[in-house]
Amino acid sequence: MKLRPALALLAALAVPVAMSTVPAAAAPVKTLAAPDIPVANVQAHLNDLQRIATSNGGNRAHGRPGYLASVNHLKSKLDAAGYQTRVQTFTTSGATGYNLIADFPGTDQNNVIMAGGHLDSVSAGPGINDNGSGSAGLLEVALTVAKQGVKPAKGLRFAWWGAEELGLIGSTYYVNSLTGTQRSAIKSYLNFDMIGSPNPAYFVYSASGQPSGSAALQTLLQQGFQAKGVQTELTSVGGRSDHAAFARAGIPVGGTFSGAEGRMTSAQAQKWGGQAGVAFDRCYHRSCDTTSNINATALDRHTDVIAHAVYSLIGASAPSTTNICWRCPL
Ligand code: DPN
Ligand code: CA
Ligand code: ZN
Repeated sequence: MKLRPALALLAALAVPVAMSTVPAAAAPVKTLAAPDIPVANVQAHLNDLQRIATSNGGNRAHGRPGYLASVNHLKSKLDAAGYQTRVQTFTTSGATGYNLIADFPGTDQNNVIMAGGHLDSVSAGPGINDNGSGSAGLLEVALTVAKQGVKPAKGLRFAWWGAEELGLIGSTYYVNSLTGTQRSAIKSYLNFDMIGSPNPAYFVYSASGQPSGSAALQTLLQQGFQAKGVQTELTSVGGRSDHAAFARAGIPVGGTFSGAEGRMTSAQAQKWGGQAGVAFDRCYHRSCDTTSNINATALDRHTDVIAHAVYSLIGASAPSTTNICWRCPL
């Protein structure tokens, strides 16, 4: 039917008047800022990993029962939160290794943001800072996204890698297992390996220090710390963690790091309030890498920055609450 312009205008006006009790169908999409993650929730995951190590011979290393128990523990939490999880197996050093992959359901699989870290420890100890810390921070961010019912514009995939300590085996296996299409669907990979060091640094992976390091991801992570009033330094972690395989495949990578065996300089101690001349993590790869080997402030800040980066990269928006239900039961 063809209406004269004046009538068409009237008709258009009439609709909202007639349905005035019905909220607008297409409410503007509100972007959702990352919440402040309570560090106690992250520490609770570390206590779980410590308990798993203690009851499995003191470690969570590749090929040992504490590793698979760690995978199963995280998987059950992610499954309960509604993630689509998958355990990818591989074989190295005569034992089966496992990567745990968790996709947030209902998201764009052609446009995926990934965040990950290694879940295995060395055999010398329980690996609570290396890398229970990154694993627990990632888990809590994943659970928070699900709990909030976030609507991401992009795909969101978390990964916990096996056999990192034997030479980045799990993450390399995963990247090699992808088809070309699957590989190019991954738009960013963020890596978190050691984020609760006892004499902590606030390092952001340098975009220039690695192949395909992403300036955009570096800036995003720097901004996350800046928003919390925390000064950062750039670091070149090169091929020392699981971002390496992604970078080599041409995927933009970034990450944060609170330091390992390196010693804090006096300039860094002034900036961050730590102990000059002392290692960032004195218990790196040792049996004393327990829940006592964690600086809660560092764990908290780095985890909040994971959330900041993830929420921003996926284009998080708030769950719709007002635009569907117009005859809701009271
Ligand atoms: N991934 C740990 C390792 O290679 O032992 C520690 C580490 C993480 C070192 C990040 C450098 C950068
Ligand atoms: Ca927090
Ligand atoms: Zn390590």
